[in-house]
Amino acid sequence: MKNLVLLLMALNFLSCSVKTKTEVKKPNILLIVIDDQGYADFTPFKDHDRTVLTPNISRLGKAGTVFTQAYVTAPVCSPSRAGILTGKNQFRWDKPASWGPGLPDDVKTIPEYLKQAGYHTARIGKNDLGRNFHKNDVREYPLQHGYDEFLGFSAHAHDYWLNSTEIKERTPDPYGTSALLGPLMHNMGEKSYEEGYLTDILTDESIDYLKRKHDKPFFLTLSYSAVHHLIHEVPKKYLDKFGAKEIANYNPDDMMAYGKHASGSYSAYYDKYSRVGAIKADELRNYYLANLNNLDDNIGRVLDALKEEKLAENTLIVFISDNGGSPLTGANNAPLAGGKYSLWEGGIRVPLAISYPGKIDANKVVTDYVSATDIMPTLLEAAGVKINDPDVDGISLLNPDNNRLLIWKWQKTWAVRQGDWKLTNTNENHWKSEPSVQYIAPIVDNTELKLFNVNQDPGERKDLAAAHPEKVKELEKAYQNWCDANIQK
Ligand SMILES: [Ca+2]
Repeated sequence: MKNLVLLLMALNFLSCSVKTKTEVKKPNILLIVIDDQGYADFTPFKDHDRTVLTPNISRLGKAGTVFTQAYVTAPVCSPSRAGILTGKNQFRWDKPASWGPGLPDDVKTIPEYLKQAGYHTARIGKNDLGRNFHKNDVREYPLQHGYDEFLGFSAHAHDYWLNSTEIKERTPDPYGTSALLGPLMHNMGEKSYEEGYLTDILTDESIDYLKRKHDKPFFLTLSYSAVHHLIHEVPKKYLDKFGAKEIANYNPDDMMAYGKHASGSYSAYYDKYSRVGAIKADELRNYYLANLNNLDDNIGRVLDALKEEKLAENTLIVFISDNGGSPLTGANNAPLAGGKYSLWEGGIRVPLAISYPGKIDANKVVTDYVSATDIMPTLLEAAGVKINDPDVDGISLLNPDNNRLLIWKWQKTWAVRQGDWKLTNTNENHWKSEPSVQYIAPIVDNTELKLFNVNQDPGERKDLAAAHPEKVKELEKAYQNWCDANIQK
């Protein structure tokens, strides 16, 4: 009798644990991070720039919820991507709020959480934490922070066309700038592509990944470098569509092509085309539109592959740009002022969409303000993973809080938002050349404290600091208190 009771208890326990397993069906997760897209260039927004052609990004937006006031944690690639990856303001550990926050051992990442929860994890594309580029035995390398697989590059950018070992060997400075050329890093080795266009390659590799039959749910971070410099490097078919002239690729044998001191260096080529001049301010946008249209076709191919593989219904997709449109690529951030490199809204307010069929509302627009740090809690909640870390800055995207405190620290500048109000000392501090014609200059260029009602005045045209000194004081104190409590000494 006693044995029977024990047997029944054991069976009951077994059925409970089986039930628990099937109750929460973990979704597959696809996190698409793109680079430097303009706020107005996100077609799911009602008032988007009509010159943009991105039907697939529109399709992605329609399938889910889009956010009109989504903020990243920094106005440039590496620190912003660190914020997305960890759900934290990266200046918690990177006190100078620099270009290169890196990734400390004790800061846990999305793939680390998901891997522990039984996911297969892969990263394809740009891996950019601003430090320890081109190395695979460092914490910043995807295989060292939770990804099972990686194919891509670890730097700010990669040449779109030159992805082979052969070109790397012929280039005097393949790693001479913040961008690089040559083979892609692949797990603990390299993979050389004799031909092909980077955005297409990253998509092909992602589709291959999706087609592999997985016995676990997957987490794929597809991290494109489009539409970052070098914006002019686009397949001819797309250039023709937007009336942009083809520009010769970098050629290491052309010793004098990129300036008299250049000696055929890739740095000189990169520098020449990552400022306004070689391409005129009013012609840049055609290249940008072509580059973005190619990216969109590629995103369409990924969405189609999910459908064909019958994965679409159980895949949660997040789409985000890592910072605002660059003043130097022809991106349009309207109605926001400023852009990449500054804490004006144009630098930190970005396109964001999330979809999950049947679970997250389709065709919905959320106007509450949210943060890129919210991506981690949202994904982990969907995967049934609990976070026990009080330092995580994010909350669920599905439950925004319109009175939360958001903090930015970027080099010597900072900003704080609470409710409708934003206080900042930001200024235009990072110029390589004149901006493209799409750029909307901020109202002032100084380091004084400026106060805006960004809900009513997203373009930050009316400084209300003099009219509301008590609000200035309150927000300045809130910023100081947050820093005192949270930034590592
Ligand atoms: Ca970027």
